[in-house]
Amino acid sequence: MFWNPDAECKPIEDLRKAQYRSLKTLVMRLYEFNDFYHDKMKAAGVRPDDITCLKDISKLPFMTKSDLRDNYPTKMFSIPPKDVVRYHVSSGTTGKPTLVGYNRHDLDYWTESLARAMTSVGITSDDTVQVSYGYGLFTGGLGLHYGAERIGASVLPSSTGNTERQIELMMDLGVTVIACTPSYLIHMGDVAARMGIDFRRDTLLRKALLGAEPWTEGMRSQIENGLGINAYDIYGTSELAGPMFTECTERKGLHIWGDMAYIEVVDPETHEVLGPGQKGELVISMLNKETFPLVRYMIKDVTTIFDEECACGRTSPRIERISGRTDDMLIIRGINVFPSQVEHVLLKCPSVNGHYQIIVDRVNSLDVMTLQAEINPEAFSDKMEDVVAIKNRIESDMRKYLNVSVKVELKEYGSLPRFEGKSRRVTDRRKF
Ligand code: DLL
Repeated sequence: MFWNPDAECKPIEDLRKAQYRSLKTLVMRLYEFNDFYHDKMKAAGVRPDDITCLKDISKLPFMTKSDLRDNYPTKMFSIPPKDVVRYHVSSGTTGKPTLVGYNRHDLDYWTESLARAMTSVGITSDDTVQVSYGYGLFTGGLGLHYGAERIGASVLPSSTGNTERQIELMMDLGVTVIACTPSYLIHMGDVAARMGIDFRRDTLLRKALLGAEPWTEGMRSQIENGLGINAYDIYGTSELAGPMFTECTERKGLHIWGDMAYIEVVDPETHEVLGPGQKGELVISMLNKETFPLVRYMIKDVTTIFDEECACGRTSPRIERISGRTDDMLIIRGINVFPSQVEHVLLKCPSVNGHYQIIVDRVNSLDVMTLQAEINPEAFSDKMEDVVAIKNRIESDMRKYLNVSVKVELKEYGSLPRFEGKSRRVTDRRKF
């Protein structure tokens, strides 16, 4: 199913031509009218005339989060303040927040991207969509809300928190789709079980749009098998607009709408542009945003571009699901480890669930990584040796797949933190 077949299935050559036209117009506009971009291009010795084909994008300088912070709040905006109709703010973990502005045109495109995303996973006007992402400064709630309304679905704007009430409303209103973080949906499943509610028996839920944090195929299986639904990945960042891109029902990577964004993947250290299939840091240029344009923005998310076309018929480029952020990568005794790799290995073990915490310490100058994981109630046995066997198996899997030693502590079911929004699973107590 397509929301906008002309845009989504445009022949690849036509799409590239359209991307070039949009890029050229954007660069000319920014050089003329935006001080930040003008100075940045000038410093890099590049003028709009130098952009003569799509590949010439590589002549343009990269942008980073610090550019956004240094120009806080609105110095990078490209329209008069009176034309801004919405702001969102990303809190971030360090430094100043990032402020994103939208005019009507920007909101319209963002909503269109979500209408396409929802349609591509089979959500229709017959669905009732519960939006359990936070509403407010975070982009998740309002973004999904407008997308669901655009396709004509009924929307339950429940935001985060008050989980028991959310579950009751889900049953009362016959909710068929939920949009939230994967960690919140796992938490919801736990709370429902405590209330004696079985998602399969007592609700009409059939799909989930999960994102805003990294999650793995292992987590997807746990959620799908536990709740009896299909779970799809949704991706975006506040700087781009918010959530925008999803998998289609083929589930072979995230479709990045080509008329809206041009993507590259670069080596995080050398910034060399990498080819399809090579893993690196995602760089996005937003081709038709008016208020807060982005050219070659280094997002820090790690992924790779797929080369072959998707069987669904969409021609937009696809990326592999995000495995983490370059700034989330842990270096344990010289070995690079992404938290999502730990999750991937952990969830191979059927006796644990999706609740875990990673703690890194430095003991006698050596890095020590501890993984706390909850053991499922049914895996608890009176025999201590069974629990020890589970722990040994996870430790040996971690050594085998990640090449690092991980100390595993198995915890009682329900004892580790739950999250309503984005999860916080890593505590790095090393002092650098
Ligand atoms: O998290 C926007 C969003 C809302 C996406 C709802 C999906 C659903 P920020 O708060 O700016 O925006 O955080 C963006 O979150 O750079 C990634 O590191 C991470 N992230 C978002 N979606 C995914 C995903 C929203 N599906 C940052 N998989 C991004 C992995 C994700 N990481």
